[in-house]
Amino acid sequence: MASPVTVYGPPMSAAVSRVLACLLEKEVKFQLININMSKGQHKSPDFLKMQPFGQVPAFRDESISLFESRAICRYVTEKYANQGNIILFGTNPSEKASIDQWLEAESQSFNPPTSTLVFQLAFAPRMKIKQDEGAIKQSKEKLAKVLDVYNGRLASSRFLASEEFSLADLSHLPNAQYLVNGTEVEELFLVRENVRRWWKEISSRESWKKVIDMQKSPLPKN
Ligand SMILES: N[C@@H](CCC(=O)N[C@@H](CS)C(=O)NCC(=O)O)C(=O)O
Repeated sequence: MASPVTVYGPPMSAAVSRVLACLLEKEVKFQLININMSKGQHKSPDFLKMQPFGQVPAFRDESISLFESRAICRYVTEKYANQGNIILFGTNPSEKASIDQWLEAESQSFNPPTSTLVFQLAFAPRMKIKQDEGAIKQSKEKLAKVLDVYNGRLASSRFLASEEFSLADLSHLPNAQYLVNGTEVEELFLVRENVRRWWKEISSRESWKKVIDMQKSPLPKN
């Protein structure tokens, strides 16, 4: 029997939760090793051997060690192609190309403003860090333009890449979750009819609900 893969990092991290959602969709057994970021464990020499930029997540499967959440997800869908959600990363070159295109849109267009907004609106207040109003305004403007494009695309397609839920949709869940639940940016998603319908559908996936449960569970002390 295959031994479980290992994910290193707290489930509250957006990048870690992306990998967890992918593993759950693919029904890949995993163990989660918490990395206590407030103690700086992600900058320790041992952790840097797996993730040289000192960020979470790091990932191990048999002899391979990987970092970068989207690369880990692509690996998981290819290595475990025949289990769980077998169409998560498509089944032929055209499906994969369309998924990759929207996965890149997430990483290059959606992630920059949303990761700034997640930090400024969700984390800075908890960490008692002064919010940067200029960065918030600029990121909201950038995000509105990205969501206009998404709203147009989703007018003619149920999901971003096709009529099927894919890794491209999944990759948006972590940042959108922080913003739609409890920040003023929720409005940007909900006023756009097709984005609102898409968000409702992708955030209702069983895999994502399990990730949210993991985020609420107390972490092992280390
Ligand atoms: N592009 C990376 C981003 C990883 C990332 O930014 N991780 C954050 C937590 S969500 C982190 O480790 N921040 C701590 C730091 O940068 O020192 C990925 O997708 O894996």
